[in-house]
Amino acid sequence: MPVDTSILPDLRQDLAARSRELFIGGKFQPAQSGETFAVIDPATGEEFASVASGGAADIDLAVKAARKCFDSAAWSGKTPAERARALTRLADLVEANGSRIALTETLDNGMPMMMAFFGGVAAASEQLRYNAGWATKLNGETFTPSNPGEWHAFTTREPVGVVGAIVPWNFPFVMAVAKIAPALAAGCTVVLKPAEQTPLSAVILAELIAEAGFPEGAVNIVTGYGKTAGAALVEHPLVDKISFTGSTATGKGIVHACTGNLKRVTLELGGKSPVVIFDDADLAKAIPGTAMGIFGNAGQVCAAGSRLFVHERVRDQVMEGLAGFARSLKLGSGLSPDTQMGPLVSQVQFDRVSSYIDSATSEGATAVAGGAAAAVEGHEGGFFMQPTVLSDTAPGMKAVEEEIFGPVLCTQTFGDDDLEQVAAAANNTTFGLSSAIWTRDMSTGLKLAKRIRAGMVRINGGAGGPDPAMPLGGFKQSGWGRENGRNGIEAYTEIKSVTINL
Ligand code: TXE
Repeated sequence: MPVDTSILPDLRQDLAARSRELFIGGKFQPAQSGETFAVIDPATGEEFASVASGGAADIDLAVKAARKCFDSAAWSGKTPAERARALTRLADLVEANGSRIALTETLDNGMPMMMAFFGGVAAASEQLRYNAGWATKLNGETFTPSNPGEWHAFTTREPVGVVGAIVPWNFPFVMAVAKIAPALAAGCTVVLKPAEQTPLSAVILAELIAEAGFPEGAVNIVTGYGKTAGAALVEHPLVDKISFTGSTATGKGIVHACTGNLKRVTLELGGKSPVVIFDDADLAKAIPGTAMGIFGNAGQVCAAGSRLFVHERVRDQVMEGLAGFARSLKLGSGLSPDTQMGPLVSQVQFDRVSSYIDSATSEGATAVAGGAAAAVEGHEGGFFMQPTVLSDTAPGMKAVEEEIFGPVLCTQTFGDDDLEQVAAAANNTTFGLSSAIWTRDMSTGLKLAKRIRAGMVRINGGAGGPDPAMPLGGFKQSGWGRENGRNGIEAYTEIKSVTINL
């Protein structure tokens, strides 16, 4: 067991003892207003910690610290190899503090602690090591200009500058690291705003950044609300780029707010990802793969496979299998080692998911599994929702059109239609983030993969975490740009063309 739970009593005591502070210019400090806000354990509904409530004044200080660090070249002027070493040091510290980070994430978000460890700590460390490797490989190209005469022409890649990183609450630690790591590798400086529901693992990240010895102001972390701290960061004229992960609605608002100084913007937004199960699929893999693709982290996953299209010949078997899987999942506190699905992150999210289920059933859908709050003994105040499989859902229903971000699978069937009709049904969404295809016929699989308008396609693979080397992002209203891989780090750079008349 990689998580040492013996530290839990001390961790709880420490979290209760003092409010966490902002990290600005290399120093921890309270919010200028002196305000704090409560952090709620979603498994109990009770407050267990508090953090500084950063506002516009704190964001201003943080952005100026990041600007000063960038403009003085204290970070960007380091050699790529030095930047790589610093990121590797941070990865070592993340690993050394793995239990503390994972348990804090579970208390804060509710996810099972093994998911917090493998999907959070281990994934974050991989992000740091992967991006450390890129620091020394961000090169330009040479060109042969068409101008008459003798020329030498080349491009360089330079850091974009001060990055405002805004992250959500579903995988707080790894998302924060997945923005900071490429930004720092490219030579940028960062102001990070974690989600107000889950600020605590970012504070640990701040401590580790301080310990790893980055220059003052290279990374600043301001906990606070979206509408105050987040909005101030997005509007700040000294920020060069916003990297945002969150809802499509907030993403659209951010695009508008960034027009002031034409900040660069990358957006990783919501999804309503299709899963297509053909009648020749290996159902022993497709059923659990599909189930964990929507019930993993209680469905609070941007790439969750939330719309199932199943061939009518295998429909009954698949629906029975999914319903059985849903009923067998062990719900509970993420701190119990046998928990497979934790609570939703907040009362707000619980109410939101409930309202989608209610609207679907009132429009004619049937819950073949779940469909209501789950009772978990000893956790009566927690935000637990039963894993839910809805049959008889159809386009036009709110639950089919909109991102629910909960453990709710909408299902439809298809017959021996041609591939074009299945592709059209899968593409009948404003989103285009991810997709899954289950078939033994690779020709069918690849033909459909070509037709699906989504940034990611997985054939015959269940739910799995993102690979730091593979581009992640969406078509349509699922976002702008890609994270991870070469595209991900290049999004933190500007290209400069240099042309010399010899
Ligand atoms: O998201 P928001 P919310 C979807 C999911 C979920 C819904 C609502 O469907 O049910 O969004 O969640 C910050 N300026 N996703 O309300 O508002 C906010 O503080 C600047 C999918 O929590 O997008 C937080 O740090 N920042 C998604 C972050 O934005 C602002 C993950 C996300 O919050 C801001 C999360 C503003 N005006 C939710 N308003 C995914 N793609 O994985 C808020 N924020």
